[in-house]
Amino acid sequence: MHSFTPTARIRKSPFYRATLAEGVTSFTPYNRMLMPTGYGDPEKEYWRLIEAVSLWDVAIERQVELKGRDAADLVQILCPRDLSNCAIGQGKYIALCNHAGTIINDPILLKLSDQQYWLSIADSDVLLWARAIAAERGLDVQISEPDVSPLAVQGPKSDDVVASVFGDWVRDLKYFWFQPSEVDGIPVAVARSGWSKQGGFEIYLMDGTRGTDLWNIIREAGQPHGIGPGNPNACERVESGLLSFGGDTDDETNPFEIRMEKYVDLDAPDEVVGIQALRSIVSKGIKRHQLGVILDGDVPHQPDSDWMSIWQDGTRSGHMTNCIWSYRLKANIGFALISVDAKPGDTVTVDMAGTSVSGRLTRLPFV
Ligand code: THG
Repeated sequence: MHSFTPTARIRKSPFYRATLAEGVTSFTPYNRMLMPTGYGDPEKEYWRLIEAVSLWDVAIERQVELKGRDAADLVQILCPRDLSNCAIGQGKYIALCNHAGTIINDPILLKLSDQQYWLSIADSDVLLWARAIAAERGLDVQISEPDVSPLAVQGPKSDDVVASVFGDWVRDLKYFWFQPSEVDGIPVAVARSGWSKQGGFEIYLMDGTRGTDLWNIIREAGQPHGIGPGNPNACERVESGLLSFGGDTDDETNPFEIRMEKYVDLDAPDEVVGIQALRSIVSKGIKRHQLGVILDGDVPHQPDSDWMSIWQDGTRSGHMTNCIWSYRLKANIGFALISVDAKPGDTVTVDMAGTSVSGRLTRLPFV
């Protein structure tokens, strides 16, 4: 099984006990919490997500709450996407950038009211960043991490499962929109979102003492639809072209290199952090872009967490930032962060654990 040294610095999810009862076999640290990364049968967990419905503890997607008179100003200062048309109850995918235009997180933004927002963050310290920017700009806003923990229900049967718990109104939720609700006295917000392209919801638990109760309610409702435990799925997300911040990005990556240009408005106000740098990056032209790689051969490679060098005509043109065995494509595939001179259709060789493997570049997504 697993073991770790208990410490207050590694926080546990409200769903931790439920995942232990499900037989979780591995965790990874994320936002100084434990994120489940498997239940012992990766292929079965993959097909459950593609064909039925899968339940994920994603409490590690912490919320950074911005609340108060200047909350709307702060959220726009933190992010180069124009938020003027964001409605209450709407979510949006955004890029947070530093002053150099480097991406430092890719949250989902949720607008709860004109004076209350959540940034549902990937793995980096946004709380510290937001407090520092707010203080430097003299803004009147309280910034905290509330007791809110998302539970993801993903897969083609998730509409039926979530509707049977919360009501048929959830079927009409638009992508990234959310609505407060409750079940058995458990306060939640139900959102149509999640880190897969198989459809689904995220149930934001707003009472950390009720994690096991919420898990069991969804679990029971999903029984007729083949529900089972899972986690953000490495294979499906690569096939679907979803970005993993910190995995597919480094300390020099800007949004234009990783297909996030549609989330940057260059005419955003000058006070937005990083906007001058982003304008300058565009006017000079980017050097790298993100493509897919399909490797030759039909034997799964051992996953490698390090970036792998990509070679073309004897020079290193970029890196493979992930590599997984695709159950649907029956090939090893991954993302390339590579010179803009490299084009879909080009052949490449990739350094993998001391051997050189041939392949070709493609557009994303794969599926
Ligand atoms: N759920 C919640 N918070 C999160 C994540 C999540 N915070 C961190 C991380 N995941 C954010 N990353 C992503 C990346 C991509 C998408 C969602 C979250 C995504 N992208 C679609 C795409 O790229 O095709 C759609 C984007 C769009 O239409 O705007 O869904 O999973 N709560």
